[in-house]
Amino acid sequence: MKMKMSFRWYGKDDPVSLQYISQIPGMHSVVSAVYDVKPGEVWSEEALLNIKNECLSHGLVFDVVESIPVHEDIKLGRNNADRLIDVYCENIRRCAKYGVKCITYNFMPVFDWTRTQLDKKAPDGSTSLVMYMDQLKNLNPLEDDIHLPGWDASYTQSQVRGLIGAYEKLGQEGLWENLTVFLKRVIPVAEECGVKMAIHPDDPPYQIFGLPRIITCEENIDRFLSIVDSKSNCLCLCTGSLGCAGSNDIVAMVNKYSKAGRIAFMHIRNVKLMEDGSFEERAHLSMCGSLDICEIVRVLAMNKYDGYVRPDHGRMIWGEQGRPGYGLYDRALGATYLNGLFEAFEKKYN
Ligand SMILES: [Mn+2]
Repeated sequence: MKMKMSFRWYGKDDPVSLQYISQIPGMHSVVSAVYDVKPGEVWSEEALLNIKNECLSHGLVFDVVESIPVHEDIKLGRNNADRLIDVYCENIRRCAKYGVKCITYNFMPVFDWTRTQLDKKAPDGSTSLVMYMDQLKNLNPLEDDIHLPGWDASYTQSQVRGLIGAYEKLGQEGLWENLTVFLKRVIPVAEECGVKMAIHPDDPPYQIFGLPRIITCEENIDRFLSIVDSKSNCLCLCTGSLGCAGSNDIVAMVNKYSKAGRIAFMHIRNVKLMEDGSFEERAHLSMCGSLDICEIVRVLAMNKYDGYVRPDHGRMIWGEQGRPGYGLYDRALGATYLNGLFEAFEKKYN
């Protein structure tokens, strides 16, 4: 197939082994990272070589990184941002040296993603991640000692408050400026090494707790892509993240950006969007949520998409225990469903 199916693997501690991943039909690539190094530090070549070799020993290719985190001081444009961007560039070079073709990252302040519950039980007994607005409105990280899933647990509450204050002062335009500085340094390095940088949209794609968020909608993504007009400056188009805002037309966005050759990586998952903006993560099938996954895959195939695809978060089913969103079974079902759609539509548009 043209597109390359992939699966996220959290390394040796991941309860989902590489052997299990290799047993999913049609699996091509492993999406991983050196997870035990803090943002702003260089990844060891030995660690990268180990991941590469372990994947190869299971017939899989380690060619997608998710992610190299961007240090908060880069996003805030603080004094040591310049040095930290040097480190970031060095990590791109090292990843490329060990065969990586696509690097995912995000430019979200403080929190990578936000949900109010990780194990919401559906009537069929499966559990999934959800965000309920009535739960969210009772949370205030400036006043309460709260820890939500997806938040870096290494921050103390007062550090979180300090960061939120700093970002409030920076504002959206300040964040755009710092993203521009970052891209102008990083993209030429990626071009040199044959790597595509793939920014992950903000999850969910709107402001939370007053923090600026900018990778949220078509208008802003157009602005992002025009900052450095390069085939190395790409999107990791996450259907579930952008799809949490009802105003985003996901099929139209996938069509537009895949036609322009600016999608390097597709995260495909379905969400059920509620009237008040709440959402539940659902099984991948179109019929299970608010997104037309079939149509999303159809436009990708029509535009001869040859980048990476992974089934994004899955539910917990069949009694599986593990990292919420990252169990084996439902993601494997998702991969199989997506492979079926791609096979059908790639043949049709061949
Ligand atoms: Mn995603």
